[in-house]
Amino acid sequence: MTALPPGQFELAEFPRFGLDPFADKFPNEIAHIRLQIAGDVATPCELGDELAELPRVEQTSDFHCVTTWSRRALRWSGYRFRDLYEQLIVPRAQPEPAARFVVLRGQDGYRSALPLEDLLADDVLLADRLDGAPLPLEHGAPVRLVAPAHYGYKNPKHLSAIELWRDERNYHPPGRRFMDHPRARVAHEERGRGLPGWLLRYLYRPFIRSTIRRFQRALDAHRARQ
Ligand SMILES: Nc1nc2c(c(=O)[nH]1)N[C@H]1C(S)=C(S)[C@@H](COP(=O)(O)O)O[C@H]1N2
Ligand SMILES: [Mo]
Repeated sequence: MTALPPGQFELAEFPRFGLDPFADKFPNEIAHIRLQIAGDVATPCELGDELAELPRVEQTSDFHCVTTWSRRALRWSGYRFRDLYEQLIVPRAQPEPAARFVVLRGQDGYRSALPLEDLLADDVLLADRLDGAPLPLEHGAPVRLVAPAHYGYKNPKHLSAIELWRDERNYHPPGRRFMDHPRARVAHEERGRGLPGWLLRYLYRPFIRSTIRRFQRALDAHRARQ
């Protein structure tokens, strides 16, 4: 087994996790994938069933949250972002060639952004299955981004929109600015901006347990309402 990246430790469970304001936000639609393709594109459009035309990819990868917890060997199944981009987004939406700043939005209002180059990597998936079963609500149903080289916060769940922009003008990170590194590569410990990664380890770690409890309580309450 490969070593964990700098500053990470392995958690015994795979929790529902995120930024506090999203604990009690849930998607409306978990049965069908609907992705709005927008931004600096000639033809904004919606993609859904078309994804099934793409080759299905199985991938085992580790998952690293910026707060320092990790899960190893998660078995994802889905579609490569690169295949989606080349086979569906480019021909249908016709993005401007300079539109290489990508904003990804979730049904719960969550969002993150990455350079297109990072999303075109081999191991970036839109996953709709996890460990042999449909992706559960807590991990991002109906579809989430899986970008294992980037911290969890660049892996939006309940994906609902992909926007290609020429610049960052239309993007406002969901948390504080220092928490949003433009690339957030795990191997380089790019946890945030302006502050060194090793320092953020100590700022984030004390909040892991309370965040897990908060997200679990909200999930239990949501299930009780269904
Ligand atoms: N839609 C959405 N995606 C999200 C989040 C969120 O709150 N909402 N949290 C992010 C963070 S910070 C992490 S660590 C991972 C957690 O994924 P998990 O809940 O499957 O463990 O989701 C990321 N993607
Ligand atoms: Mo995270």
